[in-house]
Amino acid sequence: MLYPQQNISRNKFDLSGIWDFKIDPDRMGERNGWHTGLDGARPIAVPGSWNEQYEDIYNYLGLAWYVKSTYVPQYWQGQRVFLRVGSACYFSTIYVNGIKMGSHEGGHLPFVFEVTDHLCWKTENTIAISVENDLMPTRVPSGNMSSPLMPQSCFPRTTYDFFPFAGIHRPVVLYSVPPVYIEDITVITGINGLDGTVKVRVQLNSADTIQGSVHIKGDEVTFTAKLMFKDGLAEAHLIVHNANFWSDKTPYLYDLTVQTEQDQYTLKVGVRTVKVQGGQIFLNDKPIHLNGYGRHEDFYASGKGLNQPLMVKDYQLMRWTGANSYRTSHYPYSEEEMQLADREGFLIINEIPAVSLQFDNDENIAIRLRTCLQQVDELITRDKNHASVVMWCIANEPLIAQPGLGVSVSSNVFSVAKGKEFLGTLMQRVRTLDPTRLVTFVALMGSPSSWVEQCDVICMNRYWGWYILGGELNKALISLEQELDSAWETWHKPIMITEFGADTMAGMHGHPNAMWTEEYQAEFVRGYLTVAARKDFIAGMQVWNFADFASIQSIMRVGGMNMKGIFTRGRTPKMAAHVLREFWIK
Ligand code: GCB
Repeated sequence: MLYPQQNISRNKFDLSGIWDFKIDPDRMGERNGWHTGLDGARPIAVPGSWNEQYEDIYNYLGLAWYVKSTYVPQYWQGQRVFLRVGSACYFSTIYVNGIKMGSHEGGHLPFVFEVTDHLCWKTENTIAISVENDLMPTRVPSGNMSSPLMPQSCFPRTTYDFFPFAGIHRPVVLYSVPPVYIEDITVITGINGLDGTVKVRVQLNSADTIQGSVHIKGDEVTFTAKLMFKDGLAEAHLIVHNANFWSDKTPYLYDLTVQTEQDQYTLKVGVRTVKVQGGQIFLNDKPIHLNGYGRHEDFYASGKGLNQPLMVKDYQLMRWTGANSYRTSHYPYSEEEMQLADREGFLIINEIPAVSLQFDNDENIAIRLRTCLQQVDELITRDKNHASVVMWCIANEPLIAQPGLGVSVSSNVFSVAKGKEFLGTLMQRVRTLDPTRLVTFVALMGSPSSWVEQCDVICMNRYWGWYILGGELNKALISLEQELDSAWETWHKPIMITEFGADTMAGMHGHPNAMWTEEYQAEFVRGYLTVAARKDFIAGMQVWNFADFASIQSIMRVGGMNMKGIFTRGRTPKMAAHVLREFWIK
């Protein structure tokens, strides 16, 4: 799952651009040979959601086909060639020259198929990818089922508050590697006084007994160690003397290169540690506050498609407000985002797409758990070497069946017990795969203690002054403060408010302020940050949301938009942005 790279032993060819595209509402494509070419196709940009590229398919979520033809350079012959999709939402199947390579479920993580034996070297190759994003109760996240959080009549029928954009969202890349190649690298860093410790584990695709080396290069120094492969595995321990440690203020990155007889791979590595103690999070043994945002991958025309100019601009705007962190709400973001976060010094809470999980019946729960475990595995494999990632988040607002809302006490007891087991299983998996980082889930108000107590950091989303006590900010802030104090008394763990915010129509004003005005949002943000500043156990505050974003249509979402952005969807600051600057620019 290493990110494809071009170097002296590897080749990479990015197939981003305009592809042929056709929707297939009757699912006749494969029978009619669409995997070998499309009649009557229209052009579409990859990466990009299809929804905002054509108005008539804005709400279309069924099956659709993408086709592109390409030569593969003859000098790649003798190497192994793979086709890699950065992400496609939600279920995709890949065909090369009419032959099915395989399928992948899950909308936000990369997948790869080897295509070496199916390539033509003298003619063009036809690559076809079918993608569908049907909303289903058994998928993660789920759709087409009711949710206590969403209005019954919301459209499309998600269980979550963002638009279910569909399509190929990240680059499609052909890449080649030598016959004996580096399959995986795991880097674990530590601190010993002024020195950094770097443990490197390298896995080859073959069990050959070969030798290799690993080099860590900083500005003026290089540290080297030997690798002796046995059964395809080798480990090295390096000491980086007088290390430059990675942090949000000094995001220093070393080049770590693994070299084998045939192959080479370079990673950017930040030397740093993260832990919790008492009510605080520590980065490199110093307490750190995570100030920032919950965000979405979302923009005009590109939808959830990778949009690199936007990415750069968003990092600049986050920094302008003094933010040093964000959560990848509510799904893994692109690999390019993670690389930029390493480089720019952002602290990331990295989340799988388990938003609004429900614990309804054994059959559905088992299917969703399988999918979530797969997503945990794929995400950690993909992002384990990023210095920016400090915490894994295995769910956002899992729901209990609440007695009184037409739900029996027994189904409430059932969902609490099942939720505990489900979340516990995911956290256990994370801790096994990566004992070096923190793990959490983001809790809705009223989440059972048996769920929350399993987290390293208590993360809560709170809307006192919006969904509860709307318009009554003074009362809301009193409730907030009481709740925070009692949460600290209960858990004695660091607490983060991972969401707090108010919908705001940019340009709407009021005096005295009222809900939806810019003044109300500004006072709301000021109130929350003032309360938080009084509490030593608050380890971070992340505003919901960085920018207005596309959601479903409902009586709660004007124009189908969630307007809680500190910036508009077009990235104009609202008044509250200046309040954040007051608090965060020190
Ligand atoms: C939440 C959800 C988020 C919503 C937000 C809201 O608690 O986690 O997905 O968008 O509330 O604005 O209602």
